[in-house]
Amino acid sequence: MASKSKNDTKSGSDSAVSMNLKSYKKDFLFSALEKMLLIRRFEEKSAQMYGLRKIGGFCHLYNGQEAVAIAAAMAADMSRDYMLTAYRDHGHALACGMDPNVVMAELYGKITGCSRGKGGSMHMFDVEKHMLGGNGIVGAQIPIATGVAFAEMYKKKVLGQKDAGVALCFFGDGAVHQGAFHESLNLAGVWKLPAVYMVENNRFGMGSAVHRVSAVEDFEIKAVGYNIDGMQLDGMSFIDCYEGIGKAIERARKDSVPTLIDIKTYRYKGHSMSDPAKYRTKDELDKFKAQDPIELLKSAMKDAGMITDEDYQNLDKQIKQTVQEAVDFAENSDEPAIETIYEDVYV
Ligand SMILES: Cc1ncc(C[n+]2csc(CCOP(=O)(O)OP(=O)(O)O)c2C)c(N)n1
Repeated sequence: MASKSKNDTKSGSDSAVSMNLKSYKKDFLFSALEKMLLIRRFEEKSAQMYGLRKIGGFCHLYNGQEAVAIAAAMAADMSRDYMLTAYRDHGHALACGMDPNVVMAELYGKITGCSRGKGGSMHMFDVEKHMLGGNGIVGAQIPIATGVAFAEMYKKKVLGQKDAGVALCFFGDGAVHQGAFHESLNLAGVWKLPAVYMVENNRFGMGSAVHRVSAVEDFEIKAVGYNIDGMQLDGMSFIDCYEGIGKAIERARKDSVPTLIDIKTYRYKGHSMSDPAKYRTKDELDKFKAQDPIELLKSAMKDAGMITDEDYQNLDKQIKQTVQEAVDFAENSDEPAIETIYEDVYV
């Protein structure tokens, strides 16, 4: 293990990303595109249904950040690895393979949702898919993921199980300043836990720009303090995320060591549905949209002769249909019965 943070820095999202697809098969990239587009269309529909008051409560969208969750899920082995995240969790739920019908029903507060409609947007969960939850408390998932990583380390080193996994922990730049982050990373460093800690650095914690509340803007440097590896990735590039996160997962699996990754990304929507995002300029938003992760992968695939505009349009049509079916499923599902209100509080 490195005694200081290794900064495997890539371009960062201030410069245009170019992707080398040479070593990738078309089917693999098409699948990545499909999964990212599912999240994008799902989130657009969620916003629309929220506007129509079909969805209530808090709702935080993942538009712009799709490459991160999908690259992680595709680099991982989700039959043995685990994902834990914050409240911006619809994308991670879909990335883990949760059924869009079930995720939409949860947003609608219907009994067919993954938490029987009682969790809502911030509490997607599916133990079979190894999605161990969204969390509404900023940073809460970091110690939980550390516990999961401890359990996996114990299974491997003490019980000798060969199929132990890795904990994939996602959180925002705002969570880095929580004590829970530092306590967890310290223990992960001391105990050498198989965990990948990913800061989805979308530049804002609610309306606060990172530079206004953080002494540093590149968070991989904090790995130094815990004697673990650090890495920076471009969250607008699926390939950069896939390769970097894949490397971190591999060393967690083989050598049981944690990694802290700062992933430069951007959220297109406000913090939540009630945020008009007046704290940033249209120019800034446009600059990031010009590096849209889905558009970038699509155009790189087009340049490589792997996809045509027609293929993409067909894919998009099919995905919109899937999302519409999820809405229909949620619409046609029942609400939980009032007498079950005290059930499922603790499991
Ligand atoms: C412990 C705690 N403090 C404050 C809040 C209120 N809060 C909700 S989201 C948020 C900002 C977090 O930003 P970040 O971690 O960067 O995630 P992002 O929303 O950018 O994905 C805050 C302060 C909370 N939910 N939990």
